[in-house]
Amino acid sequence: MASDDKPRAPGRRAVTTAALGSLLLGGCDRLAGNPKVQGWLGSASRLSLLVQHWLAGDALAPEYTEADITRSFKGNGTQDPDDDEYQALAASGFAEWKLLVDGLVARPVQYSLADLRAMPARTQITRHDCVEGWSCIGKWTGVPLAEILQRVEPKGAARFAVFHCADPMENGNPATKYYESIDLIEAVHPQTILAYEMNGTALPVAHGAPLRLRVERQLGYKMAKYVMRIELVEDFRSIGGGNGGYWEDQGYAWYAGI
Ligand SMILES: Nc1nc2c(c(=O)[nH]1)N[C@H]1C(S)=C(S)[C@@H](COP(=O)(O)O)O[C@H]1N2
Ligand SMILES: [Mo]
Repeated sequence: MASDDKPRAPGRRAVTTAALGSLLLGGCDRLAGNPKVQGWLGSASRLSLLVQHWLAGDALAPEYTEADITRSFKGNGTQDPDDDEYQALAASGFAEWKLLVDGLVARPVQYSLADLRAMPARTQITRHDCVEGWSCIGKWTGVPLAEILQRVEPKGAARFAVFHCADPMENGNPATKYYESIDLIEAVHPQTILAYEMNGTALPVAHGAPLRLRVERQLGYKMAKYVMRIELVEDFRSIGGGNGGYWEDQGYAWYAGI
């Protein structure tokens, strides 16, 4: 594919492969020695798929400086979930909140905010582009989704991560809660993080407290706020309206690349 319509760039390929290797397997002997993880993340076919995917376009979304940060980042969509369970969690500062990670994984887990904060973190200053036509630059700190996937050990059939959110989109009706999904290629991209901080302080409720997804190469609606559960699935046809997200079910594109 990319090799046919793009000039060969062996140097870049070598660097990218090395970067991938260190992202996926480096710095974690426990992982490298884990046959299940090797089977999933370390398999030659998955690795080459990732390399080809990232070579097909710019691997990283642009990152900005502190001076570029938008003073008043716009809030959009839900800014205070109409959900009793969420409001109770928020009232106690999310001390009782836990993220559930389950579905097609060998080790389903629940993580508190403290658990997530204890994991390796990434900070990035990026531009958020909403499909409505506005953009804001913000600084996000959180745990790379790849870190969590390594811990839960996705099964071979897993292809997508589905993010289940706390906020109903229609009159407090729990059947209309926001959800989103990305494929596992996007999920292990280094800039795909679960952010618990925005601009250096705890993520505000308006922007998705206590945890929101950042998928920096796609449009804003992919970046699920108020994430309560991450479910790994083979396909998302049986979830919600079957199109992979709340807005996708209203007709938006599932792949929202910028
Ligand atoms: N749970 C949830 N996530 C969501 C939304 C929402 O309404 N609910 N809106 C999406 C849209 S369209 C955008 S542009 C961004 C807005 O994020 P912000 O409030 O931090 O600007 O969140 C996205 N994620
Ligand atoms: Mo948006």
